[in-house]
Parts: sequence; C-alpha cells; structure tokens
Amino acid sequence: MRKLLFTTGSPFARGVRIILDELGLDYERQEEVTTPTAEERSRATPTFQVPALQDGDTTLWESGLIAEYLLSEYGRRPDIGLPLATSVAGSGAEWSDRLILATVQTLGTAATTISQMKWSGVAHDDNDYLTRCAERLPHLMGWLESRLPDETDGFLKGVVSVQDIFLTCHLNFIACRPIGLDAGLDRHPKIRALVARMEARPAFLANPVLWWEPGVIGYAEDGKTPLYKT
Ligand SMILES: N[C@@H](CCC(=O)N[C@@H](CS)C(=O)NCC(=O)O)C(=O)O
Repeated sequence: MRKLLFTTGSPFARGVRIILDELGLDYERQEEVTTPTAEERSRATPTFQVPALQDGDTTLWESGLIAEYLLSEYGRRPDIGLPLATSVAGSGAEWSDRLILATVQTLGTAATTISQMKWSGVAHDDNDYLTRCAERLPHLMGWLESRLPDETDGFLKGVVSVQDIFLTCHLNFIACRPIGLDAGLDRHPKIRALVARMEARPAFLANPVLWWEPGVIGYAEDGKTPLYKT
C-alpha cells in the first residue's frame, strides 16, 4: 500500500496529497500533528522534511520529485474536467517549464522558512535573512505572472500542471497563516484567476488548508478548528 508521511500544515505535502487525489490513488495517511524529534523524523528521511512517499519498494522525499514520479508512474486520469498533466514539462519547452516549477518551489520555501522561524520566535522583519525571503515574494510573483499566458490558462496549456497546484498551495498557505506576508494577488490577475480555478477543483476541496502552530494537537469535528494542548 502507498503511504504518505506529512504534516497537517505543509503546503508541499498538501500539493502531493492533491496530486494523489487528482490521480484517484488511495494511500495510507501518516499524518503528524506534533513535531517529531530529529531522530524520529530521520527514520523516514535524512532531510527531516515532509512529504515523504513510500510506494512499494520506492521511497521518495522532495515534493517536486514525488510529483514527477506520480505523473510518470500513473497514467490514468479520472474524468474530472481539465486533466492533470502527464509530465512536469509538457509544453515543448522543457527547461522553461522546469524553471517555473523550481521557482514556484522557491516561493514555497521562502514562505515556510518565514513561518517556521516565526514559531521558533523570530519574526521576519527582525531578521535580515528572513527580510530577504519576504522581499523575494513580489519579484517571484511578478515573474510567475509574466509566465502565465492569460487569465484562463495555467502554466502548461490544456492541463492542470504541477506548477499550478504547488503555486496555489503556497499562496493559500501565505493567505491563511498569520506570518505577516501578503502575496499581492490583487496585483496579479492571471495568478489570482489560476488560484480561483484550482480552489474549485474537487481535489483542492478535499484537502483544505489546515491551521497548524506549536501546541495544536488535532482538529474539532468541523475538521478545521484547531485543538490546543491544555
Ligand atoms: N524542498 C522540500 C521542502 C519541504 C519542507 O520544507 N517541509 C517542511 C514542512 S512545510 C518540513 O518538513 N519542515 C521540517 C524541517 O525542515 O525540519 C520539498 O519540496 O518537499
């Protein structure tokens, strides 16, 4: 059986969960709602990071690599409107498509670094490196906006791309976390339209953005309200 190790709040892991759903693949959810020790996490991956996927004899970490594996390994696309891409580079411009994915993931890394540092007690405007991470955001957004053809297409024509999915997950994360970041969606109409289209897909609705911060040990029956350790 396939198994995914993930934390509730990770936008990288949410992207992989959405891809698994888009492909109609079942998997065992190994969900962590508390922070494991380094030793515990190292049993799953030497990076200590999630998501990590186990599929038969294959164990992978790094969300972009997991996405690429799933797209190439599983060919069936359930009939749910615009289909999921069959590859991360599908437009005939391989390096340009891959550059978009790498840049989307850098945006996610900037946001999650700021978030994780905040929970370790360092706000981004109190730290030079984190300020630099925050300053990246408008530049990344402007560049990504310029890579979208119009307000109706995603990064790869005629399909839902891994790039579309991860960018939406990272921007949802920024919007839902009180980390003092604003991605400026109003100034980026093509990205805003992309995010709205992605959010309406069943796989996104089935994997909502959940709140997490240290001390959260689970969620109320509504599936959204965090429960804190007392
Ligand atoms: N490049 C990694 C980034 C994943 C990542 O940053 N995961 C975070 C959660 S959002 C994590 O596991 N952080 C724990 C740590 O860095 O120790 C990927 O794409 O999978």
